[in-house]
Amino acid sequence: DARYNPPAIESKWQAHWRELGLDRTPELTAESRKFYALSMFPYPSGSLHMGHVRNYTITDVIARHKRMQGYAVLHPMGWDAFGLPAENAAIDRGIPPAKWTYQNIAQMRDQLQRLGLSYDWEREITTCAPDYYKWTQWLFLQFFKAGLAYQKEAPVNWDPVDQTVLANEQVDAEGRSWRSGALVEKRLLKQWFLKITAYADQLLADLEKLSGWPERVLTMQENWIGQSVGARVVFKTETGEELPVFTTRPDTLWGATFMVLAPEHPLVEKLTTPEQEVAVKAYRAEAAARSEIERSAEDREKTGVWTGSYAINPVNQERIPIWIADYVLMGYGTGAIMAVPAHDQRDFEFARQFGLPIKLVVQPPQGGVTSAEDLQAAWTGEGVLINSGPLNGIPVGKGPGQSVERAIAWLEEQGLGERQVNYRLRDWLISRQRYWGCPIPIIHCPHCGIVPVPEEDLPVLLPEDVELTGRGGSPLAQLEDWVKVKCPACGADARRETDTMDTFICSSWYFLRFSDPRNDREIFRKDLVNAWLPVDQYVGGIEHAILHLLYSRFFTKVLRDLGLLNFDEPFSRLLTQGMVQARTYYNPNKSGKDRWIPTALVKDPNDPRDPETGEPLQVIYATMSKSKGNGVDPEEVLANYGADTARMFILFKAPPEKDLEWDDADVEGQFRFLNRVWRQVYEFVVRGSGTESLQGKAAELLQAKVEAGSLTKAERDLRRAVHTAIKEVSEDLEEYQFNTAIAGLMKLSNALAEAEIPDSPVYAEGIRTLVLLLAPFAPHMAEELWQALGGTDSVHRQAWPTYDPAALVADTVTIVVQVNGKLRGSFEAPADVTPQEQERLALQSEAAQRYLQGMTPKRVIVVPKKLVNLVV
Ligand code: ANZ
Repeated sequence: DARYNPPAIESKWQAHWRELGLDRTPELTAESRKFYALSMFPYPSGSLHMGHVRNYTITDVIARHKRMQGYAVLHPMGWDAFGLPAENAAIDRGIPPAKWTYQNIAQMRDQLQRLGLSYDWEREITTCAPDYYKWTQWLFLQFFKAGLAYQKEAPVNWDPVDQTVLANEQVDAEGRSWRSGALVEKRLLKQWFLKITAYADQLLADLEKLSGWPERVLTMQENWIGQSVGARVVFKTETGEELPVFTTRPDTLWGATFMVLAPEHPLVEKLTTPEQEVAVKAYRAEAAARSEIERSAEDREKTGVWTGSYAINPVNQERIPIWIADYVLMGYGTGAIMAVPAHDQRDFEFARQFGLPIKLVVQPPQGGVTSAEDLQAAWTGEGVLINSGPLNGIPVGKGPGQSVERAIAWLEEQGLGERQVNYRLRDWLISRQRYWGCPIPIIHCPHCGIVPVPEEDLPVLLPEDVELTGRGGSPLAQLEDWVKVKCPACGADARRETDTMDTFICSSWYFLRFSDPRNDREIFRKDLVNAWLPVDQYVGGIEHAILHLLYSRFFTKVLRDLGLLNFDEPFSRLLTQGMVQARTYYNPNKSGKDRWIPTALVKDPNDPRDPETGEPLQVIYATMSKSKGNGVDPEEVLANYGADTARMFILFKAPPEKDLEWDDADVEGQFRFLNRVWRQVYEFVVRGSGTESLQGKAAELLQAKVEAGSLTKAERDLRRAVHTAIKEVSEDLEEYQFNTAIAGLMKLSNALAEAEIPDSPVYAEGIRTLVLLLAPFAPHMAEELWQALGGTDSVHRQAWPTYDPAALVADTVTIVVQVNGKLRGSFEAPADVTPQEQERLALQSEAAQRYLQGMTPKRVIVVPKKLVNLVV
């Protein structure tokens, strides 16, 4: 067909490629260079949104380019299929979670296929399928046996009306249940944890190996792990109780003028004197009602109560009062601090609030501060230690020989404390009192206690015939038949664990399983996982910068230590793609969710008005979302323009890490560009033969060898454009600069259009090259055109073109002529012109003749191969 008809060619080639097995992962051999390209797998919500399309297009271009470069490419896709939405749908609409999930998967798989994404579907993974979660359970057992999974009490959200535990997402901003509207309470439950803290040091240290990750993500992980180096110092109360503290500033010990305990600290009752009892009790009750985030907010007014007791500062034997205050948290360090108000801002505010003494122990380098009275705020900067006994005069800092290190050494020498490294990272709470998740393979026996399910009994199947009401406890706990089992150790009546796992566990190892996804005897073959991993390029959203990526790194390290694989880090390179934004309308006079006016309701985009009130609307660009009604449905773009245009637009509009603003005119622009390439190729094909089949002239030209030595100037110019395009597009692809790569394709198309040598083999080389370079970006059109050019195999099995450096050398250069610094003209000079020759040619040039009018310039400035400035 001579007309570009995307729906027809796209479905034709998709079917053909499936038959060919084009995207099947090759077996690795000793000679293979492997490339593992992975997009973060989606939650099967029902349909793709534009963020998905962008993510998968980026990875697909990379995968296709690598295949053409001769790499053995693994490019798989799967489904992160457990989770709350399926359960909510079941409660709301009565569809079983499994059914809902598998329907959504079928729909989304179809969409992915219609986008021309080159996945190896034979490796598809679904985390809610028993052949996958069997191995998730197996992994849990390995963690358990290694002492890395344990149970302890932790608070959950409890809905007192529905009598059930709620996920955090089911509690609204006011702390009410999504269903019953009841005020949610905190309850303590025994729950499962994974000991990620045991790997905190490695997770931090190995960030250094991730040079292919965005700096921003590395920083976020570093902050999340939150390493603090300091000391543990033991204070004693006057009554002889030990009160250890963790401090990052042991060098300020002489400035500690009081202590503060978390209100929950176990010694509070013992330390409270009878006179203070009422006040302490009241304060503890108040603190219990506040969230951790609220308690650690920096701008909050400090509150607290004195216990009535004193401690002894171990370095100078001073008697200092012991307070309780909610800015000290029980979950960090020891739950007790030494307060140094002169040098810690929170302590400073607390001391001012309650009239406690402030003692300067760091002398700031300049500016009139000589005692604590001069301080407007805590001094946390540099200086030298003063009023600090043996440490006086030491410069303040964390480096070697500076105050913190010297203080730690001194404390260790005196036996008063020791170096301690603390992490903000907490162990990972993985228990969910939910139904649609991977069952935890544990049995509780009244005699044997916690008993792991024997490996040969895996998987512990999730019963599918359940009725979900959202009321009355965990759904699995209500299935008596399922819960009741015999203890595998002693045979007594026992009960299954009814918690399921956090779905982040399912996604912490799926990238490993892709290396051997159909293995039913082991989690994966060790040689396969070691050959394919690490993932060479991982692509996904910045919202996973911390949890998913940290958990995946943690799992990789544990599996390495279990001897299941032999690498330290799962993802060599990470690309976090930007958001897809769209024009978004809002009514400034409305508030909350009502503020956003769905684009579909705006009649005239040039004069947007509220459809209810007629008020004029404001326009901004915002990330596409359901709540703002500003989304563009990928289906619509597929129907109107086809997958190739959608892909080209997304890649051209912005570099992959940057946000992208949806723009219909630009989509149209890409469609026009593809149409033009289409015509260019077909005009070349039909010329000569007059038919669409490739006979006669075009075939001859494509066969003809380009003799570089005997080309005309026009041919040399076009050939330079062709090889420059190869060079630039290739380099841009290596750096994932897809937008400039597509600009390179456009330049090549223009050069072909402008070259008036359609009968030259150079022109044929240009046409052929254009189609090859287009293949990763617009795979269907490139295939169609490739076949029109007489290709016998798929374009996607062709070698990526390489450029001839000799073809890049310019014949001539353009030299600019200035007179007194003003641009007056230009001329062409041979590309190897010498400066002397350049000056001579400049003086002879038309511009010089006209503007100098016979005068001899006083000075001539030559910028070789660029410019000549004549000063008169
Ligand atoms: C004395 C001191 C003097 C401190 C000074 C700081 C500056 P990061 O960096 O976050 O690890 N702290 C210790 N445990 C705490 C808890 N459970 N709740 C609230 N604060 C706690 O912070 C460590 C510092 O935070 C510790 O060092 C301690 O205050 C405080 F000029 O000790 B510092």
